Amino acid sequence: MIIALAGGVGGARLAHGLARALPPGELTVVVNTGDDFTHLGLNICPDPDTVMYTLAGLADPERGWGVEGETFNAMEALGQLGGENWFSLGDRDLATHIERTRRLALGEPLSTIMADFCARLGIQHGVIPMSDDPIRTIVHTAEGDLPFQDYFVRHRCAPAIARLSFKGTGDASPSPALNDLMQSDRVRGVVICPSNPFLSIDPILAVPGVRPWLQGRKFPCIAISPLIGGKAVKGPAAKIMAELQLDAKPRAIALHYQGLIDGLVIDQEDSADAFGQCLVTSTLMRNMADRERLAREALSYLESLRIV
Ligand code: FO1
Repeated sequence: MIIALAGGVGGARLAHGLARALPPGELTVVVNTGDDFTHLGLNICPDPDTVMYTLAGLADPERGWGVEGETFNAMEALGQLGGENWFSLGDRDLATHIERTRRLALGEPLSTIMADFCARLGIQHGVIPMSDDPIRTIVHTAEGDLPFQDYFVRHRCAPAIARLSFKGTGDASPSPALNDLMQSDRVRGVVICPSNPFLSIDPILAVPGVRPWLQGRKFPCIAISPLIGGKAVKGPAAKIMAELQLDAKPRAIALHYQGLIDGLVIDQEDSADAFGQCLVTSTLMRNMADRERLAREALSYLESLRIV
């Protein structure tokens, strides 16, 4: 079993490549739920949905989130009525939130709802939330503490980040499937996807037990840098690194994951900054072929670092 840790669009795209490169049953994608929130009375799970739509081949190729060919009639109508429409929920996407909210309200855990949605959309690999318990990313900025989607969408990542915290981790457990994997000897390796390390991967690492499990690993673990030439392909990774007084370079990513990874995949544009244990390749994923090629290269690299 290969485990991918993912969140956001870059993470979902590599997870898609891994899903194409590995046979069904040999990949589990553990997804960040720190971005989840309740909005318009609905339970919204942006990263799990982005991974689900991407693996199902339904994701919008430009935005990366939501459904391709989506319409936003409900949002338009909501706006006319003076309702909150700063967070765009597409008409088809709304079905996901409505059905998930109904089932959560009946007491069903997020894990089983996600497993069922994924199966219905024809996904043959495991896609599991990091936890079934609510964990919420809080962005601490000079302008105050912001819930994640307020920072990300409402304020377009403009406020400078001082630090991040993950509310709820004290009372949270890993999701049952993640717990089983952490106890099992079936794990052949872990791939940390080119997701934002601070916003998308750190919440997963903050789930009780996950960081110690990786620190004590008997399998190799690699990360793919989300940076290309000192910039993020999408999203605020480089901006956040500057705010945290970090150099937007591969070494800072490797330091961030110190003790957790055995190697880092970096883009050829950053080859001058390569160091120690690095695989240099093209990490830009423009199309399906790129996703699959990068996934296969990452898997070979992971295999080459096997420590048991
Ligand atoms: N991102 C935006 O920038 N604007 C939106 O209106 C927006 C709506 C949205 C709806 C459903 C969904 O699953 C994702 C959505 N996203 C939107 C993306 C989301 O904010 C981010 O992808 C993640 O939370 C960061 O990884």
